[in-house]
Amino acid sequence: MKKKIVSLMMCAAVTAAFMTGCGSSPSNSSSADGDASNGDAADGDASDGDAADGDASDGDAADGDASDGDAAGGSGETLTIGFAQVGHESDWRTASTKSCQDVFSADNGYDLQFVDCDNDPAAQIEAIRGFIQQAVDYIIVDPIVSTGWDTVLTECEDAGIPVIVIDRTIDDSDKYVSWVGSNFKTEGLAAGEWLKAYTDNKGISEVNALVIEGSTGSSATIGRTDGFKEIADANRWKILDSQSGDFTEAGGQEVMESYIKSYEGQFNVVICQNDNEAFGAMTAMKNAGIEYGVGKDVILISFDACTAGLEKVMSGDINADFECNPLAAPDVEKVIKQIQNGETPEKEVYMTEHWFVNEDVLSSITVNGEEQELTVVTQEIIDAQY
Ligand code: GYE
Repeated sequence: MKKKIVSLMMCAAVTAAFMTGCGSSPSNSSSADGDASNGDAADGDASDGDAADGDASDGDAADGDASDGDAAGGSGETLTIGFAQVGHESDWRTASTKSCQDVFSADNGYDLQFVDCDNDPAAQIEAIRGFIQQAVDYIIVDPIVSTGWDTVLTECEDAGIPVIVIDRTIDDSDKYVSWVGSNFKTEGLAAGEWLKAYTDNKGISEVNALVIEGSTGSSATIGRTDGFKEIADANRWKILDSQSGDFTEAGGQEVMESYIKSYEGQFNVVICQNDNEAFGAMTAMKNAGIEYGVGKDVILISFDACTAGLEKVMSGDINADFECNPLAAPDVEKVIKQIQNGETPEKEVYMTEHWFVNEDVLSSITVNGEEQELTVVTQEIIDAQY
């Protein structure tokens, strides 16, 4: 309880800092300061028993208040929303797209212009320019890469179109009204802290790790890589290699196959920066006769914790999965409604997340100096997950 209060107070302080202009973009660098929002992303909320009930985000997903087909609050106006999505590379992405399509539906009073940018940063900038030409009311963007944004965001500003950033961060411009997403560095730190506590618990004295990174240049990759590396360095673990699998299953398999050729017999931990890469890595290890998962030779760690990922945690193939919540759209809708009502939305909105494990051997870990609960996966949790 106390922890929660402190975290809320710190959050208010961070918000105040943004309002007085002390903060700029919600870059991962802020997380290195142990900022309050880190803790918030995965704070004690799990202890409230809301592990997978989706309450952080389901509240408005398809809720009543926009379902009258009038997103603009009584004027009967339909709001046109342009959404420049990253692509379709993963289960997480599918859930993110669905969340936006569910919330910004015609029934809810929206005309959603959806562009799948297929992981191409130039195509994403072009999609946004297309939205400006169409004179949409709002633009939502999940930035494929974290830099190169100021020019096009200035164009949006000049056109008077508010931009809402979701998921990945923009690190070289603050010309957007709000960002809704996760603290990726905290996720990486949590994975490292869990591995430290777990190997201590199991009496494993050496860590020789292979990292399969996500897409290069994305803030999700940068944050998860930096966070894990910080704990690895502090414990003098060996990171044998760290290469991109582009957040895809095929990419994860390909990188793991090449790792097996180079490092067979030398590694005891594999960290995949999303579930789909972990599935690919599992195929590669299975084909090579390498045993992974709970009680096996190789500890397998993943991020995202979508339904299929959690199934693999429950079956013991993945030891621990660090959640990244893709259901941002309800919070984005709140931001839009605030703007419609002439209010100023918060610059940063953090999603609620949980750290999922297979074994009931550790109840919590300390991340950024804050105790955070570990959740053992059950069928009920899987059934409620996206
Ligand atoms: O982890 C991965 C997806 O940006 C957080 O992108 C997101 C990442 C997610 O493709 O599965």
